[in-house]
Amino acid sequence: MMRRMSWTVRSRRRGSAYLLVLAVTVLVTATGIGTLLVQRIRTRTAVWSADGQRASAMAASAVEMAAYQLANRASWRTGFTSGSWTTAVSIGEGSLSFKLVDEVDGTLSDDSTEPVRVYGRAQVGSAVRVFSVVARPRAVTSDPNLLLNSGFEDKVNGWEAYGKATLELDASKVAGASSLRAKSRESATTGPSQDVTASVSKGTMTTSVWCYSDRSSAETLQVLLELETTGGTSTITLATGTVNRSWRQVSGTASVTWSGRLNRAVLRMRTVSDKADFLIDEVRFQPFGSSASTTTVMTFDPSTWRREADSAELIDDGKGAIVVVPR
Ligand SMILES: [Ca+2]
Repeated sequence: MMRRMSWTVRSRRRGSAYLLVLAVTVLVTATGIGTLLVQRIRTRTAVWSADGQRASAMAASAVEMAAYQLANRASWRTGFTSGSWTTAVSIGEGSLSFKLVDEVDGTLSDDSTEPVRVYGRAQVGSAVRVFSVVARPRAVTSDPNLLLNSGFEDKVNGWEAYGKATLELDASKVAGASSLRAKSRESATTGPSQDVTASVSKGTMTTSVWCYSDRSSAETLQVLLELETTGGTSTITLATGTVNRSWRQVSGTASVTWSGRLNRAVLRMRTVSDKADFLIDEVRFQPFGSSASTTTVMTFDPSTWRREADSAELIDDGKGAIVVVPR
């Protein structure tokens, strides 16, 4: 009857070959087993080593399977239970599964701001590999506003004068630290503008702007979209409203369309009565019905990648020779 032996090597060294050579050496020196058995162990070692490499690659794939779930399944925090392996999926000559572990409190579903450790496990033949990495939540805000620097918190970047006028920041504001003042205007048609050629598209658009007019009596503010296409030029009125010496919001909804190929699109603001200074802040130009939203995405932290200690180098194949399980 074949002699059975087993032991545990407490090591997290990388590479099964070293462990196996060590195991064989220990076998030979400590127990004096014959050449025939040593040769058989070496043969089996080669097979196990190849299986181990395949298992490593598949375990990494198992982590990617989990990553796909985190990215595409909105309900993953309630769909999985912390610490529970998924049912193993057979692929080729091996099988793989993953699990998610909330290392903070063991409950995935109670807090969307908590990180999660993702484990990927694969087995090929007798070789098992487990890798893990921490995924951290990150808030990503998507804003449908087509305008850049819409609150004038980044100097006057993105804006330029339409016609003869001077644009400068002003301490009066609706939000943030500043607004934009249009001054030294040559006529009522001049004012601030922004090129939206790259971002505009056809459809119903909502436009709004907060405005303060320096004019002693009421003024009318217009927000216009100037289009230059291969079919000619056109102007669409996006919003119109009465403004005065207090901050007031002007808003409107308009259908934006054109024929031919669009060469240039410029959103601009002008007044109707005269060339008195006016201030603007919090300008929005966005598809009708859209609103800013914040979503959470999970991002892997590469520095937390590790090979788990429960990766079995070798386990008893049932034929009774050797068990090496590094821990
Ligand atoms: Ca502002």
